[in-house]
Amino acid sequence: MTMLDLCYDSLDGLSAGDALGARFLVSGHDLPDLLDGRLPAAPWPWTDDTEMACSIVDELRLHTDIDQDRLAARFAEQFDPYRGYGGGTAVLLRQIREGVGWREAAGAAFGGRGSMGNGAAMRVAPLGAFHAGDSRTAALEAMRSAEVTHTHPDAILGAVAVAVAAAEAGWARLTHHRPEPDELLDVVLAHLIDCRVRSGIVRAGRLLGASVAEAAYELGNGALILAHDTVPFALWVAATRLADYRAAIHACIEAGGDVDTTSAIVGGIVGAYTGTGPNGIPAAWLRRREPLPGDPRPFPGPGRGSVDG
Ligand code: 8NA
Ligand code: MG
Ligand code: MG
Ligand code: MG
Repeated sequence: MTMLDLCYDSLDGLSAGDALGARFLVSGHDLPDLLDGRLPAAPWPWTDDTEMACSIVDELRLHTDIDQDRLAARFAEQFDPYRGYGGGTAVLLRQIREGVGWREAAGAAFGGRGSMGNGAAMRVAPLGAFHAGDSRTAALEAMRSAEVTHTHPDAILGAVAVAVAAAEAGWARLTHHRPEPDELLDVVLAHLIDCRVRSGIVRAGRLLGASVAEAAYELGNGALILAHDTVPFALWVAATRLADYRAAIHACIEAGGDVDTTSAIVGGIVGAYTGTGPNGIPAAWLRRREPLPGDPRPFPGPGRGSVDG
């Protein structure tokens, strides 16, 4: 198992979560259908969350690190306006395509305050998994990857939080030692300065025995599509359901709100831990998820997707 394998397991978890989560936003499907074993009809197209995550993973595969100029160029080149991008990010990627520098464009967004959307966090889990066991590098690289589009501290630190959680999840996989939910959140908090995302994660740590509905009510379910409204709940789900990919995504669907994005974040972290093994990313979900562009792996390959459907 290489770091790139962990990274791709995280990307599978992220993209399957994104694609399934998006089905719940557009179809009449509901959680009871899923619990009864009825999946939405294939194919499940992925959205902006996966498109941007694929750009990050391509950079890691080709260069191993984040160069902001290169990443900005790749985001802009891969931008498909029909994938459901946030309004600010869509404008920004068009500007970059037209030759505006990413630093200038991202800094000028939202009256100069910068985007505090959840878009930097939604795409970053595979980067964290790539740096499994090195949460400091995961945090620094996550900051770099975020700044290309999001300059508000909540958005940047939301990405740091997700990347550190994924780095821990990957490390737990490699060492066969699963952290307790509070341990995972504490490692994440150690990398964050004070901000709304941080205080949300502190509150998440006090809700570890709560129901999904209660946690979503207290922390937010992403309905505002802002980092501080999305990341604390996503980390609560990932920390409490790290060993069960399907249960983790079910929790995101039950909570409602920005379901494609909470499922992408959670799926990216939990997928780094479970992979496609037992209680991992189901094979039936990966078969329905729209194929990933430029995926260098044989698909559907042996061992891809847990056998329990
Ligand atoms: P973004 O940078 O446009 O931020 C998302 C939204 O947050 C903005 O459009 C604003 O409404 C608001 N916002 C961000 N920063 C500020 C600010 N400083 N002041 C006031 N309002 C602000 O895009 P992003 O890449 O962060 O967004 C990611 C989300 O958009 C994900 O949920 C993703 O799935 C996508 N999304 C798409 C749809 C859709 O169907 N088109 C719906 C929801 C979300
Ligand atoms: Mg999306
Ligand atoms: Mg322990
Ligand atoms: Mg979304």
